[in-house]
Amino acid sequence: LPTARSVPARPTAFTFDPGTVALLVIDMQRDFLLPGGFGESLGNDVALLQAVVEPLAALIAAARAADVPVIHTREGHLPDLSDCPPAKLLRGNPSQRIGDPGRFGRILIRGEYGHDIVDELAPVAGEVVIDKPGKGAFYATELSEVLARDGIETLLVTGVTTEVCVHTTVREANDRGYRCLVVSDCVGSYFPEFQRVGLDMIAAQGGIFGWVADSAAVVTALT
Ligand code: TIU
Repeated sequence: LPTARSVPARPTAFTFDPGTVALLVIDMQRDFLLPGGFGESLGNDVALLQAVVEPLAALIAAARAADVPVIHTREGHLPDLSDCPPAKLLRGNPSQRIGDPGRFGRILIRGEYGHDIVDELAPVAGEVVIDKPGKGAFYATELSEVLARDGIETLLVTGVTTEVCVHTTVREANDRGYRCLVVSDCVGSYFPEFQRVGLDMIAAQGGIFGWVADSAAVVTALT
């Protein structure tokens, strides 16, 4: 039987059972990380997010080696935009909106090159990829059913961006009874101050949304 693992974390040590934990990799898509995609269309400098790729690749490798399920998500919409609320569609730079042509195909549209996950973090055969129309990974997706099927109770949360899709997903997970450890160097924001305060908000008030640790500590616990 797998034994419980402990990770030094904020606000307290985080314990998990390797048999009931999954690694959640949120929206590591070209549209957020590369110039010409959705992130840049909203006025962001995409360079800061690149720093997440290397530590996250190492964490994904450790999870695979430990037989911990890796679940990927992608934010995006159907080609006819029928799953995109007008309030979301009409936001941002009017010359480059969801569904418009970008450098990597139609921005944030399923099936387009820019919508897919960056090469370094590509899912391998058997890994679940959740396509989501919103910021949270639970809203209008099959994630709850996947986690229940696999007996997952605890989530190691990574991806982009810290204060948007990571936060929304961690908040959704909390209300559904999951324990979340957010991996500090494997989440990224276009805004350094949002990265810092976003992580502080998770761990404050005794861990109001969860725990925060760096990837070196998590890799050690998985190994
Ligand atoms: N804009 C921004 O920071 N994020 C998003 O729109 N989506 C995700 O965070 N995935």
